[in-house]
Amino acid sequence: MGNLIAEISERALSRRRFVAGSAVLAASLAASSSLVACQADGQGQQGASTPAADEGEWISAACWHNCGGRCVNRVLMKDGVVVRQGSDTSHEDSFEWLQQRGCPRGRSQQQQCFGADRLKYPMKRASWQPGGGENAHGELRCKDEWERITWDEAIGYIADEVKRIYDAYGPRSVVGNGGPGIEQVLAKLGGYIQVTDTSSCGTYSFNVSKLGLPGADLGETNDRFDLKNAETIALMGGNPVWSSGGTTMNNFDQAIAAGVQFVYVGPSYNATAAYFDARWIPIYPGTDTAFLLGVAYEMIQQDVVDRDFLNTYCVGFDGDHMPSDAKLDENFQGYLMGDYDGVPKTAAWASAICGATEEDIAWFAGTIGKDRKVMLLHNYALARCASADNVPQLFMTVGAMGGHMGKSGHACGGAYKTFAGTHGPTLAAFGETGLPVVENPITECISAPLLWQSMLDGSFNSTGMAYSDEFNAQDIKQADIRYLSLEGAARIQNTPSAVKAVEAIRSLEFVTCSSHFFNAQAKYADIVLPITTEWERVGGFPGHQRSRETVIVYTQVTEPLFEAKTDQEIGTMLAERLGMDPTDIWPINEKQQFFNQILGCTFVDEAGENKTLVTVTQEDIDAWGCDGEPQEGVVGLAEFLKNGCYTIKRAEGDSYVRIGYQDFIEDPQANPRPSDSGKFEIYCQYKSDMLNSMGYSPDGTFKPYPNYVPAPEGREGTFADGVVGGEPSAYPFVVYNPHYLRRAHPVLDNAPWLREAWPNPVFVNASDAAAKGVADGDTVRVFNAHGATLRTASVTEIIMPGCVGLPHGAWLDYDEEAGVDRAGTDNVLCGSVTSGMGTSGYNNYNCDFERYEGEALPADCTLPQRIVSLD
Ligand SMILES: Nc1nc2c(c(=O)[nH]1)N[C@H]1C(S)=C(S)[C@@H](COP(=O)(O)OP(=O)(O)OC[C@H]3O[C@@H](n4cnc5c(=O)[nH]c(N)nc54)[C@H](O)[C@@H]3O)O[C@H]1N2
Ligand SMILES: Nc1nc2c(c(=O)[nH]1)N[C@H]1C(S)=C(S)[C@@H](COP(=O)(O)OP(=O)(O)OC[C@H]3O[C@@H](n4cnc5c(=O)[nH]c(N)nc54)[C@H](O)[C@@H]3O)O[C@H]1N2
Ligand code: SF4
Ligand SMILES: [Mo]
Repeated sequence: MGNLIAEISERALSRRRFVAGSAVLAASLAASSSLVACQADGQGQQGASTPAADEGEWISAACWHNCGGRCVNRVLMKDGVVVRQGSDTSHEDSFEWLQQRGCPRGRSQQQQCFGADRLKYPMKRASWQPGGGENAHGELRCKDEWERITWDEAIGYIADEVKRIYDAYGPRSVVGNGGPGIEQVLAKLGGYIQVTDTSSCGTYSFNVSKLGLPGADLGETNDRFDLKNAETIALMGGNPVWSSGGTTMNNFDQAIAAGVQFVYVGPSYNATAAYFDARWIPIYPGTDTAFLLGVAYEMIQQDVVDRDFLNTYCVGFDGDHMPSDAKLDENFQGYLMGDYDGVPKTAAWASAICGATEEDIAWFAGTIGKDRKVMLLHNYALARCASADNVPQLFMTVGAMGGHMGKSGHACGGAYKTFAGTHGPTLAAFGETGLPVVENPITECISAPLLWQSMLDGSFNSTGMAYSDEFNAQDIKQADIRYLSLEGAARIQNTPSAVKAVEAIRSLEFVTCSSHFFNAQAKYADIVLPITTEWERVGGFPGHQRSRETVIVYTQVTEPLFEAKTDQEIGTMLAERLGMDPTDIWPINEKQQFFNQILGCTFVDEAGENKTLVTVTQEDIDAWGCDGEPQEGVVGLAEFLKNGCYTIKRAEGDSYVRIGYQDFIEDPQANPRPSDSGKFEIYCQYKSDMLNSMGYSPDGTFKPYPNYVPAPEGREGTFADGVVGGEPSAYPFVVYNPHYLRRAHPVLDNAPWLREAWPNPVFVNASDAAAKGVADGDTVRVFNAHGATLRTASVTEIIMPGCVGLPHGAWLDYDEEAGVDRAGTDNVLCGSVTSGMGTSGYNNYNCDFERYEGEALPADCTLPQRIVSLD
C-alpha cells in the first residue's frame, strides 16, 4: 500500500498546472490581497512526468462533499493507479448544455482517498476502559496515547458499552446524528437523542410554509433562462463563487451579457459581487431586517408599492387586509410608520443599525419598486444569524411590495449553493436504493448551539426539528448523556461553542467516531473506526442534486484501502454482535442498492413526461450479478457510468422554462399558497405564537408581522450599553464565517495542495487594522467571551469596517494552557448562545482582535500534515 501512495505522489499533477487551471481560484485571488498561496517545501507535489490525458482509462469518481457542488469528477487510471484528475467531458460546454465541472477541491480528491493521513485501522484510546465512571478517563480525551486494535475488538468494545449504557440508562443517555451505520443500529435498538441544527438555511429552516413560502424558500425563483429578462438582480448575502463550486455561476452569464444591473448587499464585496460587477451596499451581518424595514418605509415614501399585488396575494400589510385568525390589532404598515412603538422605520433609523447609508437605502427602495423588473435573491448567510427570525417574512414582504413574483423578469426567493440562479421542477433524477427507513423512536432533540452546554447542565429544551415543519413550545427535558456517537457529522468543528465541547466531551463515558482521518473529533473519541471514502465503495449518486438539469453518478476507483470499511459493513458487524438481525436495516447489499438507484433514474422529456433514463440490458444485469429487469432508456449503462452524469440539453424558449409562483399569481383561488390564509402572510399569527413560546427569546419578542429584534450579541453588542451609537463594548466587531475554498466544512482541510493554495487568514478591514497597528500578514489573536483563536490577518478594503471574516471549518487545535486555538476554528468564537427558533447564529457574534505578541503563526501548509502515528 505504501508503494501505491508513493507512486501516486510521483505522478501527481504539478502544483503549477493545478493553480493555473482554476478559474475559481483566479476569481478568489483577484478578490483579496492575502489569498496568495504560500510556498511550502516538500508538501505541494511536483510531478514533471504527468501522463498524457489519453494514456490510460478515464472513469467517473465521487466528489460527495457537503459543499453543494456535487460535481462531475473523473480520474485517469493507469496500471490501477490514479494519475490525473478531470471533470465533465460528456459534451461540449455551452450555456444551453452546461458541463457539470468541479472545483479545485474536487480535483485534489486523490489527496483525500490516497492521503498519507488516512486512518488505517481501528484504534482505541489507551487509558479508556469499558464500564463507565472512572474507567473512561474522560479527562484524557485528546491528550492520550492510541492503540491499534482489531475490528473484532473494536466492535466488541462498542457492542458491550452500548448494551451496558442502554440497559443502565436507556436510549435517552445517547446522542447521535442520524449517521449511516452505527446510528442506524442504535435507532433500531431504542433510539437516541438527536441534535437539531438550523445550520445551512438558518431561520429559513422554520415552518415558513405558514408564511406562504416553499420549504426553506427554495424552489420558487425562475429558471436560469429567465435571468436576463430582469433589469436588476439584487443578491443579499451569500457567495456562490466560493460556495457553490463547479459552474453554477454560469447560470448568470446570459444576464451579465445582457447588461442586467447587479446589486450585492452584505458585509463584504466578495468574489460573487466582483463576478457580477455589482453595486455594493455594505451592511453589518445580522442587520438585514433593519435594512429591509428601512427599504420598505422608503418604498412607501417614494410611492413605488404595488398595492394591487398586496391586496390580491397577501394578508396583513394594512388594517384592511387582515387574516381571519389575527389576535393583535396591528399591521405591518402601522409598524413601519411607528404607530405602535413611536419609532418610524425610516432610512435614518435603519442606517444607524445596519450601516448602509440613507442614500443607499433610498436608492435600493426606488430600484426595486413596482415599475421595474427585479429579481430579489437571497442566500442564507443573512439567516444564519441570531434573531434573524423575521428575515424570511420580511424578504417576502419587500418582494411582494414590488410585485416581484410570478412574472418573467421578476423573482423573490432563495438562490442557494447548487441552485444558485436556477429553479424549477427537477428534470433528471436518480432512483431509490430500496432500503427501508429506520425511524428513531426518540423525537427529542437538543438545539445545536446549546448542545455542549446542555450536556454539562443535564437538561435541554426540546422544541422540534429544524426543517421538519413540526415545532413546539418550550419543553425542558432532563438529560443524562453517557455516550456520544460521531458518525457523519463533524460536531467538534461545526457546532458552536468549541471550547465547551472539550469540557462536555470529557464528561462522557463513551465516544465513538467513524472517520477518514484523524480530524479534530477523532482526537476526542475513545474508539476510532476507519471508513472507506466513496472512491472505495461500489459507486453511487451524490446525496443532493447539483441542479435541476443533471443527474451525477460515480463509480468505484479502488478497493478499500488498509482496513477501512463502509458504514454499512460496520453497522452490520455491530448489529450481529448485539444479536440483532442486520437485514432488518440493510435487506439488500450495497451493490444492489446502487443498481436500484440506476434502474430508477428518470428524466423529464419536452412534453413534460417522466421517462426512464438508463438502458439496462440482460447482459448488464448478469455482469453486475444484481436483481432487475432489462429496461429501455436514452443512455446506455456503460456510457452513463463513464461520463459520470446525464445532463438535459436546454434551448432558448424550451418547455422547461419555469417562472416561480406563476400558478398562484394567475389563479390564487385554484392554487393557494400553503399558509392558513392561502396567501403570503405579512401578518402570520402562527409565526409569532410559535417563536414567542419556544423559550429562546423573551415572550412577546416577535410580532406577527416582521419586526426588528436585536440579537443577543450582534450589532447592538458592539456598544457598551447595548444601544447603537454609544461607547464601544469590549468586543466591538461583528464576526461572520465565510464558507471557505480550502475545504468543505472541515473536510479536505488536511490536503496539502489545498492548504498551499488557500492560507485561511482572518479578513479584517484596512482602517480597523491600521487603528490597531496590524499589518497584512501579522499574526492576530481574535477573541471574545467564548474563546480565542490565532490567525494571520488579511488586511483588505473589501470587508466593511467593524466586521471580521473568520473562515468556517478549521480543525480545532486548542492550547488549553494558553486558552487559545491555533487553527482559526470559527466555533471557538461562537458561544452557547441562541434566540428565536434555537438558531445557530454563526454570523453575528461579537469579537475583538489584536496583534499577537507571541511567536508568529507559520503558514498552515508548512506544518506537518495531521496524522496519527502509532509507531
Ligand atoms: N461557526 C460555524 N459553524 C458552522 C457553519 C458556519 O458557517 N459557521 N456552517 C454550518 C453549516 S451551513 C453546515 S451545513 C454544517 C455542516 O456540518 P456537518 O453536518 O457536520 O457536515 P460535514 O462537515 O459535511 O460533516 C460530515 C462529516 O462526516 C464525515 N463523512 C463524510 N462522508 C462520510 C461517510 O460516508 N461516512 C461517515 N461515517 N462519515 C462521513 C466527514 O469527514 C465529516 O467529518 O456546519 C455548520 N457549522
Ligand atoms: N468551498 C466551500 N463551499 C461550500 C461550503 C464549504 O464549507 N466550503 N459549505 C456549503 C454549505 S453546507 C453551505 S450552507 C453554503 C453556504 O453558502 P453561502 O451562504 O454562500 O456562504 P457564506 O460563505 O456563509 O456566505 C458568505 C457571504 O455572505 C455575506 N454575509 C455574511 N453574513 C451576512 C449577513 O448577515 N447578511 C448579509 N446580507 N450578508 C452576509 C458575506 O458577504 C459573505 O461573503 O456553502 C456551501 N459551499
Ligand atoms: S464543489 Fe464540492 S462537490 Fe464540486 S468538485 Fe468541488 S469539492 Fe467536489
Ligand atoms: Mo450548510
